[in-house]
Order: sequence, then C-alpha cells, then structure tokens
Amino acid sequence: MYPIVNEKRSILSLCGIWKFRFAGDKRWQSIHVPGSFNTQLTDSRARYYCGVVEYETEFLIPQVLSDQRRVLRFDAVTHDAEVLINGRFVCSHKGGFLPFEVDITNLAACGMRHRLLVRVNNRIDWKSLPIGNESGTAFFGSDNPGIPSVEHAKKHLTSFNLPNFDFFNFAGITRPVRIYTTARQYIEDVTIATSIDGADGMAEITVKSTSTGETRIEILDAEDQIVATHTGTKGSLRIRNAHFWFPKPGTPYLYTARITSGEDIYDLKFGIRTVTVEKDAFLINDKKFYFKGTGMHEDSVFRGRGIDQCLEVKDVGLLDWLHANSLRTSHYPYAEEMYALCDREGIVIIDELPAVGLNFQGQINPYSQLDTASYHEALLEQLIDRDKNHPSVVMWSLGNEPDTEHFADDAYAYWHRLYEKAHARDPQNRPVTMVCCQNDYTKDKTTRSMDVVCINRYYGWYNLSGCLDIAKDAFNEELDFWQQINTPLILTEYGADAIAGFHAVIPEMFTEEFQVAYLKAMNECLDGRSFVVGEHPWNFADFDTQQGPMRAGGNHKGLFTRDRCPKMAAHYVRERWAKIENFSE
Ligand code: BDP
Repeated sequence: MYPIVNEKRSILSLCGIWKFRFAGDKRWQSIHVPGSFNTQLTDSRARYYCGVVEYETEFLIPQVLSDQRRVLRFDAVTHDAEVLINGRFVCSHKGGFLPFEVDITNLAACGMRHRLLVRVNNRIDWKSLPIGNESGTAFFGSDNPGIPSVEHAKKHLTSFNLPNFDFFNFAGITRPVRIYTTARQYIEDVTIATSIDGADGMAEITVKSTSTGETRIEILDAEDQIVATHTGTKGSLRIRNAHFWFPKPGTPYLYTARITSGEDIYDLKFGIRTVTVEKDAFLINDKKFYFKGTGMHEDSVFRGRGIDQCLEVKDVGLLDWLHANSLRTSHYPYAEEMYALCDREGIVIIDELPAVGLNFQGQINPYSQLDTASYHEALLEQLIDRDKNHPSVVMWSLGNEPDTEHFADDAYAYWHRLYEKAHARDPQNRPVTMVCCQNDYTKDKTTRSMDVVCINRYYGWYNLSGCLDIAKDAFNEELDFWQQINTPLILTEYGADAIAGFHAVIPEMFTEEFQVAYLKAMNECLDGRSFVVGEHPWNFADFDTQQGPMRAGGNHKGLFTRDRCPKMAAHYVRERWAKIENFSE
C-alpha cells in the first residue's frame, strides 16, 4: 500500500543527493534521487550506458520510532535492482515501473547510521518488459546478412541495449525511496469495490491485517463527516444519497475509508462509480462515456523519466485545458502520485503494463522465441494490486502493439490468458484491453476478443504518407470492419510529427498545418460512428527516444512541445473537444 502519514504511521524520505557510479568505477559522482541517470549526468557514458550502476546513501531512523515496524520502499527502480544494507543483501526486484519493499525492522537498528547500496541494471532483453531488441532486428538498416558492416555491428550487439520500442530507455532510481513505519501488527491491504443502488452508493471493503485487535471501518465524506461504519475486516457499507465520482467537468467526488485495526490506522481515498461495457458502449455510472485524451510519457528534460509532480500538475492542467477527460499510461505504469492526482482532478485512466515491443514484424515469434509469459503475469498482478482502488482507473491495458497478425493463434493464447487473469484478479472487474498496432486486422484474432477494441493507426503517416484522402478511404474501410464486431472501439493512437515552428501554406508532413490536417482527416472518419467511444491523438507532448533516421531530436507527434507549449494541433483539438460531451444518450 502507498505510504502515508497519520497518527500511527510515519515516513522518512530518502530522496535527495546520493552517490552514484558506473560499475567498476572507483570514483563516486553526485546524483539526485529520484531521476534518470541518463539525463542528469554530464559523464559521456550516461546516455547510452548499458549494465549495472551503483547508488549509495546513508540513513538513520530516529530512536523515537524503535517500537514501530519499519519498511524500506522503492516506488520504482528502472529496470532491475539489488539492495544491500551495510554490505548485506536485503532484496532484489525485476521490473522498472512498479514498487517493491522490504521489512528492515531487524536489519537496521534505530539511532545508528546505515549504508544503503542499490545496484541498478538497465539491460532490456527478450525476458524483460519492455522488450529489448536483442537480435538487432531492423536496426542494421538491412536484413541482408551479406553486408559486411552488418556482420561487424552484430559483434557489438550486446553492448547496444537496443530498445524494441519508441521511447528513451531512461534508467535509475526514478521514483521516491522512503522508509515508512507502522505499528508492529499492521494493516497489510485494503480493497474497495463500489456499486450504485439508486441514490445510494455501496462500498464492499475487505481489510487484510496481521493485527489480533478489532478492525473498524469508517467512511468519511469530503467534509470529514462519518457517513457509514462497520466493525470487522469485511463489510458492505451503504452510503446514503451518495455523491458519485464523475470525470471532469463532472465532480470527481472522493470519500475516505478510515481503517483502524488494533494499533494501526490507514486512510484510503476512493470514489463511488461503476464501469461496464455493454454491447458497443463504454459506461461510467451507467452513462455512455466518450474518451477524449491522449497517450503520454513520463518524460522531461532534466529528470528523464524521474518523477516530477510539478510536471504532473501541469500535464493534468493542460489536459483539462484541452477539454480532455482521459489518458493512457503509455507504455508502462506511471508514478502512483499521478493516479491520486487524476482521482482528485477527474481524469480517467487506461492503465497500461510495460509490455511493449513484443513485435518483430513477423521475423521472430514473440510467443515462442521470447520468454515473458510468467513475468508478464506477475506484473499484471502487481499492477492490479497497486492500482485497484483508484476510481480514475477504468480499464487495464495488457500491453501495446504486440504481433497479433503473423502468429495469430499463439497471440490469442498468450493474451487471452492474461485477459482472464486480469478479470479474475480485479475486485472491480474493470474492462480489459490490449492495444493493437496497424496490421492486417482480418488475421488478428486477439484484438476483437478484448472488452474494448483499442487500435493505433497511422494511415497518412507511416503508410500512404502525406496522402490524406487515400488515408481516409483506407481508415474508413477498416472502421467498417470493426463496426460489425459489436464492441466499443477507441482509437488509442493516431498522429503526425510536427516540428514546432515549421509551417507551410500547402500542408506537408512535419509542418504544424499537416498535423492539424491529419488529425482532422482521421476525426472525420470517427465522427458519426456510435461504436467509436474515444480518440487519443498520439502524443500529448513531444518526447525523447532512441536516435534513428526517423527521429530528429525525439518524437514530435506531441500536441505540445516537450516544454509544454501548444502547437497549432493543440488549439485545434481543444476547439473540437469543447464541443464533444463526456456522456451521451
Ligand atoms: C506507435 C507506438 C508508439 C510510437 C508511435 C510513433 O505505439 O510508442 O511512439 O507509434 O511511431 O506504433 O510515433
């Protein structure tokens, strides 16, 4: 559970300046935690370094906390971590975007200084998520093995750490490190699922506690008035004349569940709302909802992927300015603070796993040649356990743009197993999706089997480049196909790169005018199709990625520049979304 401070719990932040070195170096350099090392350091190795780095700091827990249970928590270390206290191994963790913790009550006595060392490995490969491009597919610029330069380059492949995805592989201790304390007997977990019964809200609450004492649940409204109570670890609480959680411009009303169990207390904010899919509609609180928003990235100039709550506030504010109501955490789970902010601000989230890159355009079968299945399942469990109580989260995305075309049966088996796991594990039984890349949709069996069809399409950009009329024909033909499936569809990505300040009277690719023309053309295809329940232009803002012939200083498909200035497209989208309501009959 997310660390909090109240009369029974405390937090010591370990954020600040730590020591850092590349494995094998003697000399330490200074670094800020949290942050990505790739952007912070001026050391020439920092940007494309591959392998292990070390972070070190000291900590001291005040003696006043000696009766408390003490837990060391990392919100995210990208990608793999090994943690040592005073030279002794205490835990390890695989995966760069989800939290992990270790009980250090008996490992670090209060009132003494302790040395904390974290070894971080940023290598991505065929067993990690996201996927590394271990084989160098497409990277050599030619698949002709006869070209001597290719043979030469292949010898160096392991040092490249190539991503098989389009965002920079930022690494390091990217989110806060904290020691939090609880009573010795403590609340381990709280699960809340809500439903609506006329004017009343129902909250099914389950508490997991190690305490032998009594457990009490109180529900407080936004004015801190108690509106329902229960004694015991499991209860169905009725909140009379409840305020429901609605995305903005509705009211994202939040209640607090205050759990007391023996000597421990935990406070959890939640919203009362329902999410269902019925035929080709996506319903929030039984009303037909339309997703207006974008895919995004955790990405900024100095912090890389390191958490920046100032930026989170800015981004959520700009989404609101666009009249957006949603975002997708493309292509990995975001920092927990962002979900809490979206709960408060009424932004709906499609919560995505870091399963991106399971696609080698048919050259490699990701389902038999890669080794991700059980790890993928473990991440799914961790994600649902972390985010299950957020009212803002309305759908799980199992991954982005896997190969569902060339190995259609293998793909179906792989993704459907995860689909079923997600439904079985989620106490709120939210819809589940997987985001599909542009492919031969007639061969794809997986996408249509999800609760919501989510497709990324680049007609007029990567194919039919610049020819928007033909692109519209092709996209309309595809939409006619999806119309028959009787499942709601969200266009989760569509976009054109535009270099801010590039203009032309006759719109051509990379100009701001073309980006607007492209979005308009695609939107014309969506309008009037009632099974289309959302549009997410790619991307919210320009972002950093691996260098390559198609990327001049990053990906420029942002509606905003990387420093959050609006391009013409942002103004166009804002005008359009002002006229589209969140809900329809
Ligand atoms: C899509 C990917 C996204 C890329 C985008 C692009 O889902 O990560 O950034 O294309 O090429 O295929 O801009």
